[in-house]
Amino acid sequence: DDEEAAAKAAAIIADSGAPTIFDKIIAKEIPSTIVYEDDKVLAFKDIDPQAPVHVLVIPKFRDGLTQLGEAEPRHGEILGQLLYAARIVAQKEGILDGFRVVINNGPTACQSVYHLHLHVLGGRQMKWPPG
Ligand code: D5M
Repeated sequence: DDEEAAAKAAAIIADSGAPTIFDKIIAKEIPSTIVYEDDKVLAFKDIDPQAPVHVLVIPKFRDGLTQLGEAEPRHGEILGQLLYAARIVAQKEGILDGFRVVINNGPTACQSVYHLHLHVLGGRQMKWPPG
């Protein structure tokens, strides 16, 4: 269907190493609501929230990390920093007692932006299994 075709097209473009919309957010060329920032990591509110709290946590330097499946040993440190930043976001947003961290990897998992990002979701009762 259309959604599947769009997801596959996004993945093909990602393989080319093309910049994504997140590069413009990092460069502050397009606005975002920043929740947390340091020299390596940026966290900002998702434009299409799936829960009362929905924040994206991204590396400022993609360094080949279009998706988790592309991770290599050199990415270990930034992967840890992203996960710890998710915890900081959860605390800042007041959801430390109940939150979910999601990474969509590839078209089959509905990844749409090919710059690694963690979704931090909370502020409501989450369900399991996710869809
Ligand atoms: O998640 C990609 C996410 O990125 C999706 O939840 C929407 C979000 N998004 C896309 N553009 C923007 C802007 N401009 N600001 C904030 N959030 C944005 P995925 O896991 O790839 O499907």
